[in-house]
Amino acid sequence: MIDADKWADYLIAAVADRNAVAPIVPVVGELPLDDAYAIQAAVLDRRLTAGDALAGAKLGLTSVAKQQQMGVDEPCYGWVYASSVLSAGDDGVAEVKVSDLIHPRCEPEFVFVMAQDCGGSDVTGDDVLDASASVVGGIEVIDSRFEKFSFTLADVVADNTSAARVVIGSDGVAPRSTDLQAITCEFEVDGVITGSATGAALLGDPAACVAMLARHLAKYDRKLEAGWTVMAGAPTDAQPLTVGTQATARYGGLGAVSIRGV
Ligand code: OOG
Ligand code: MG
Repeated sequence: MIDADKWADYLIAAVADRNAVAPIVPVVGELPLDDAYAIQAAVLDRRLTAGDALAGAKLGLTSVAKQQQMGVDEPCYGWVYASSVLSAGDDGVAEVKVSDLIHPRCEPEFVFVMAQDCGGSDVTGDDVLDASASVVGGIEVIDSRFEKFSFTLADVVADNTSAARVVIGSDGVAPRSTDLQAITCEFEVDGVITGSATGAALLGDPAACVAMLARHLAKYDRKLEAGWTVMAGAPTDAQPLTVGTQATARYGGLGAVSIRGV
């Protein structure tokens, strides 16, 4: 069994020092996914002990665009910390302090806000829609703790799927009021459209992705909880976020969300 506490300290130090570290797999030789999730859980424990709270959960690598960008062809699951949730300023743009991060990237996200708990090993996309209050557009800032933003599936799992910051929009819709597979998403960074996709980019159906996450949590006797913010994954690839970068994700029917690197 892996020394999960030791590797949790290793990753937490990388965040604190704003310094990328070597991936874990080449050091330990082999990291079964169960061990990788144990490291992720040890990081969560430490964060909660230090006073953070859980605001939700997330999926990563649910689109072909992201899987190709990162060279990893399977989805992964992680946690959304309360401390990572940013709000928009008076001008409607959320500021992301780049110097707090290592080598951040930003990406659009389809986000589910849960109205009710949703759990079990047989959760379906329909169950997710029933349990959701709304679907909103968002932007996630990811920041791999690993050098060169390069990792295997097990590494990125241990590293809480590179989660760093998230901003969600204010114009959500009731989950059944629209066809989530058809919702369009356009990502614009410094005036350039870097990607466009629809909800179907997320393994065919964003709600089915969230159901996979709920089934994953059931293995650990956990569930999606009422009030949680749940990211289904980025439908386009991620873009570098530096000081001065302005990124906007525009969603058909869900409005727009903007961030600025400061
Ligand atoms: C892993 C995180 C992926 C997404 O939406 O696909 C993710 C990474 O790309 O570093 O959050
Ligand atoms: Mg993401």
